[in-house]
Amino acid sequence: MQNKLIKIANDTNSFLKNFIKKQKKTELISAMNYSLFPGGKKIRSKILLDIGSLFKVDYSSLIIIGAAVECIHAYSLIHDDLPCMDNDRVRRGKPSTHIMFGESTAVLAGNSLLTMAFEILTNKNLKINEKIKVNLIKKLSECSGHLGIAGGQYLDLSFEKKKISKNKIIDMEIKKTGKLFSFCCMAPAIIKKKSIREINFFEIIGANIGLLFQIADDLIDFKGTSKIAGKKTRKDEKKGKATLISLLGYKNAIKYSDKIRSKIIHDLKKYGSDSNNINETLNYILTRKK
Ligand code: GRG
Repeated sequence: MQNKLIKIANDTNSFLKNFIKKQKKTELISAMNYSLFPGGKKIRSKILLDIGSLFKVDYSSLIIIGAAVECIHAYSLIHDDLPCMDNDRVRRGKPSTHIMFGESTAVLAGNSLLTMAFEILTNKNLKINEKIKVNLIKKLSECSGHLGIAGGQYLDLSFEKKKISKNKIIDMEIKKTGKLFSFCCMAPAIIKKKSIREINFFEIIGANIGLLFQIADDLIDFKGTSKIAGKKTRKDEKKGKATLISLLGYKNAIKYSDKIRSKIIHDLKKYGSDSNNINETLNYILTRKK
């Protein structure tokens, strides 16, 4: 698994480096590069490839789409770390972008990465027809805005220090974290012009993967070490964050995540042995330390 992630990271980063190299130089590029490279685990790209393997979508198209997703992800992390959001000084084992470049530059570098994601989806090297590209752009926009990541982040901040129900926490986590995974799961089905019903099926698979991913992330905050995680841990309790761990407790949160994993594996069994790829990724997500 680790070797697969390294290959995905190398291929994604070389696409992004080339893409940025071809653009006119600006003062924001240093901060954009700082938050993109070497970057994180590329787990969203791995999920995209895993689901892509069910539909035999070609690797190079998926790497380009994954690069767009990684730009939005990097943007969300830059903004998440800002003092007006979660106020974190360390990310991916190095100072957060606003610590290195200042707040205003971090905001603008984040915004530039968001818009660059959509520019990447219009790239001529992405060999899929224009109508499908427009559908991908539509879905990725929906997943990123107030119905998705941004809306989920709003809920996350507004839930601090309040008693929040399980359903509301799940709704917030599916938006904040799950929507980008939903996009990764829907994209291959959109490319292969599958029915709305099948696309919706993959949206739900992505939401469940996002939930699983967020629970694992919260477990790292609860039990992990800052050195390995590459970011400050034990923050959720201090900030009074509404998480499934704070509501259900550590052991029950693990039981709940195992239940979600079994459901995803069960739901994807009908796609045959290619679904083993995603099972491997789910195991990785649940046992990761960073
Ligand atoms: C992106 C539209 C948009 C708005 C920004 C700040 C914000 C609004 C959203 C925050 C979303 C957020 C930070 C969700 C948490 C998701 C999460 C657990 C991130 C960590 O992901 P990893 O572990 O990171 O995949 P690496 O470093 O490996 O890439």
